[in-house]
Amino acid sequence: TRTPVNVTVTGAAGQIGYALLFRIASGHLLGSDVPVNLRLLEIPQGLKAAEGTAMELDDCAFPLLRGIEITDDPNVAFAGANVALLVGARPRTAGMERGDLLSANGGIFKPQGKAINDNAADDIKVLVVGNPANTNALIAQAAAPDVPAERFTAMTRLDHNRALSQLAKKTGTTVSDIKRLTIWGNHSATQYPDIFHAEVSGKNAAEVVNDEQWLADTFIPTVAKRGAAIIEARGASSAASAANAAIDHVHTWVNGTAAGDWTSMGIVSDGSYGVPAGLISSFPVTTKDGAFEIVQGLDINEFSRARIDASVKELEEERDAVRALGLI
Ligand code: NAX
Repeated sequence: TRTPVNVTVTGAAGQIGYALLFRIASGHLLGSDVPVNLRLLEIPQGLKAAEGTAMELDDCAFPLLRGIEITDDPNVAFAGANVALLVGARPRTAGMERGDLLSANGGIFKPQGKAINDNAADDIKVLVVGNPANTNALIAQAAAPDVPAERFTAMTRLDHNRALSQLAKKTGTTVSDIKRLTIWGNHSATQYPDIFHAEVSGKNAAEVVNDEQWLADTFIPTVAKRGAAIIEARGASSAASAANAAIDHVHTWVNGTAAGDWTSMGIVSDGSYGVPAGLISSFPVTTKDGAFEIVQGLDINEFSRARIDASVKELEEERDAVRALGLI
């Protein structure tokens, strides 16, 4: 029998947490043969609700769930953690400036990064979901100098999945007919979903679509503004789809991408495709044996270049702002 994997989830009492924990405990995160210990980190006001969720987890009698620990202390939550899903964050409230948002989140992600640095297992893999995800990941990564930088990732898989679904609808295919789609840049309205290298049933997606106006005026804004459209329709932000994307992100990271395909992950740039080294930006990546590589050698046309550059510029501005605040 395998040793249980320690999975830490922050913001466990929130709506994404509620959609996420049951799927982790039932084996969707790591595999149907991998037992897990859950560590739930909440702020003091969230502890009681987290306990309620833990009661429900118990009541599912999941064979793979070996233990649940609930705490408001990051050092306890990340002790021996193999996988950390950083979901809890400070949302933007009315009238809040970007600087206020970044500094409030710095107050969360800097100490969590340090607690990961000091307590997590050597093979720790971190996924930041809480927004602004890329820059929160950068803050946590900078606070964890003893952890390899590539272990800190930010979630753009929900954007990737949204793009798959929109492209399948447009081309009258199913998501499993589509490969090699890419989300570039920031998980924000500037993100760039790129279909120029994607394939639909083996044919180039941009050629199949053959409609640059649809791309520019419908596809890209629909994907980039999907979060707002969900809030408008549901009266609450994406939760089950966000949890699903977090599961997909970690599952792919651990278990590998399919031959001939890739995925999108926010990762520390090595300077590829003109993205300044050190920024946490979304790239096309392949994964194997728990490691990932940026897909190299893609030809970036003018249409794509302008959009990638705009999103990367936003990431640089966020980085400069958190640097000025002393958060990195
Ligand atoms: P909720 O407000 O429902 O839950 C957040 C939870 O985090 C709360 O229970 C809160 O008590 C807890 N929390 C706050 N500070 C904490 C801290 N320092 N340590 C531990 N827990 C803490 O939000 P929810 O809808 O679950 O969304 C969570 C985050 O995901 C938000 O930042 C949201 O913007 C972000 N999202 C990111 C997405 C992505 O694609 N990267 C998509 C979905 C989602 O919008």
